Amino acid sequence: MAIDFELTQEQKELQELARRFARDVMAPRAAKADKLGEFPEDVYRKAWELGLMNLNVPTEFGGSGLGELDQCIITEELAYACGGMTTSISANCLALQPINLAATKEQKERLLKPFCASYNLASFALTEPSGGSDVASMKTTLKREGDEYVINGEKVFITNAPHASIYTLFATVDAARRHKGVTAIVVPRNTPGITVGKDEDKLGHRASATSSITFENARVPVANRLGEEGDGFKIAMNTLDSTRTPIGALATGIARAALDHAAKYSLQRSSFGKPIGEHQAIALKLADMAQKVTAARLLVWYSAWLADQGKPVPMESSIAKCFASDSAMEVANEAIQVFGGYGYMREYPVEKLLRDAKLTQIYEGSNEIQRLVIAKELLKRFA
Ligand code: COS
Repeated sequence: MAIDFELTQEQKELQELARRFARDVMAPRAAKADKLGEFPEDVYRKAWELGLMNLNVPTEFGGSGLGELDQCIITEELAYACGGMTTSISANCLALQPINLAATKEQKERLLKPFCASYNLASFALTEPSGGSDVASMKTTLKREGDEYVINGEKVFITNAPHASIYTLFATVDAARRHKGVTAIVVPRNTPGITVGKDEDKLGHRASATSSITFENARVPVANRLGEEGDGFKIAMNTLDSTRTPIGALATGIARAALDHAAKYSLQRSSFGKPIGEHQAIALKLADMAQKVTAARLLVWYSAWLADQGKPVPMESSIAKCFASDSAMEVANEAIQVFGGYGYMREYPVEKLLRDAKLTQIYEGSNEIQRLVIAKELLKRFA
């Protein structure tokens, strides 16, 4: 089939829906939520009502049943208005993907259906205080006692943790087995023995909530385990393979916002007798920024297009995430430069974009990890 960049009618409608929601509901709240570190739950509730939340859950279990490319189109539009709100809206896709991938039909009926039937948040609980990159070395334990697991340990930097009703937890049944001990289980938030830490005061994504979760002898039914004991590492990796591409889309949305702000400002602001956009020093910056935004989107769409055909995309999703997030940092940084001193002021919109872009280089696997994954996949072809 020939390559075709034309979106389907349905994709254009999804894009328009997300764009209108971003412009009318998210954007007017973004600066204040960022300044105060507010969690605008009414915005998230509205996103759920419009079907912009559980995008990757099949419709038979109450989700929007969308493919990877559809998710990326929506995510870029949302992030154009606010990266932090988009993180909180998208976190359900990350937390529910292990269930999509590894749950039995009975588990999906029991765990996904009631969850998706009303506004609910879920969190993906993987990272621990001693590290987020070396997943196989996790210390949180799952000890089987009859038909229950007893959980002890701590997870950190967990998006939406204070507001979520379920956690998709990764813990180990035997730390000595490294990645072969990692096991995934769905934990209801109201389980006794769970304590959620303070809402972290972050550099960016301040409209999103981030906390630690401590488990002290928390008991969860074995029936909530996803797959078998020891399947958790691969479930986590497969999940991240499919959610890193949308993070690339999120970063592209931030970068596109930075480019648009800079381009508009360059026509309004004059120096040396003409708009600064007509000076080559600024025009060349804008041209470089436009290249990065366009290339980021194409890498994201390519990875999503492959994934929608059922192809494994560990390398392509890492390329998309890594390139788009590095580009978002560079483009936001240049946008501040175009604005000059005004760009450094909170009153103007571009410094927030730099702060929001930064996290996209860190979460869902740091860009150093993405480069290791890319190199490993590349070298496999020549081994
Ligand atoms: N898909 C399927 N299987 C995968 C996989 C993938 N993407 N990546 C690794 N595996 C498999 C390997 O094939 C290997 O399988 P076997 O047991 O059959 O040999 C196993 O998993 C272990 O792989 P590996 O030896 O590569 O594991 P490492 O401990 O070296 O870790 C990285 C690999 C660093 C890539 C992994 O730990 C990682 O992605 N870390 C970042 C995690 C992250 O994104 N954290 C952010 C938290 S979410 S905000």
